[in-house]
Amino acid sequence: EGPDRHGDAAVEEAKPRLKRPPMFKVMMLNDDYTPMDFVVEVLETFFRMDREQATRVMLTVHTRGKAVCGVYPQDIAETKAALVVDYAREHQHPLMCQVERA
Ligand code: NFA
Repeated sequence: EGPDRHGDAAVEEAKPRLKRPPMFKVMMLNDDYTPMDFVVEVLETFFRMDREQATRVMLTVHTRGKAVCGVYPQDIAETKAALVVDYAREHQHPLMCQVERA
């Protein structure tokens, strides 16, 4: 406690505020052209899924149109989505990801 504190006689301390960051989903979208095995490789590489998980998520995207690949703080979600799309473009595939508030 020093002389230049805010407030009155009462002792005030800042509360420890350890707010968890807002979370964002990386969604993968279906298309008609990207090969299934390429999508599985992407899910394994960028989202650290094993072959079984990656295959399940790929088939969910294929049949339902989109699925969640992972949930992260916003900067990580945006970076992962961009890395996946860049990697797909390098291989001439139209695979798309988008980021949504979780
Ligand atoms: N629909 C694609 C195909 O039939 C596979 C795919 C799955 C593409 C998931 C994008 C995402 N080759």
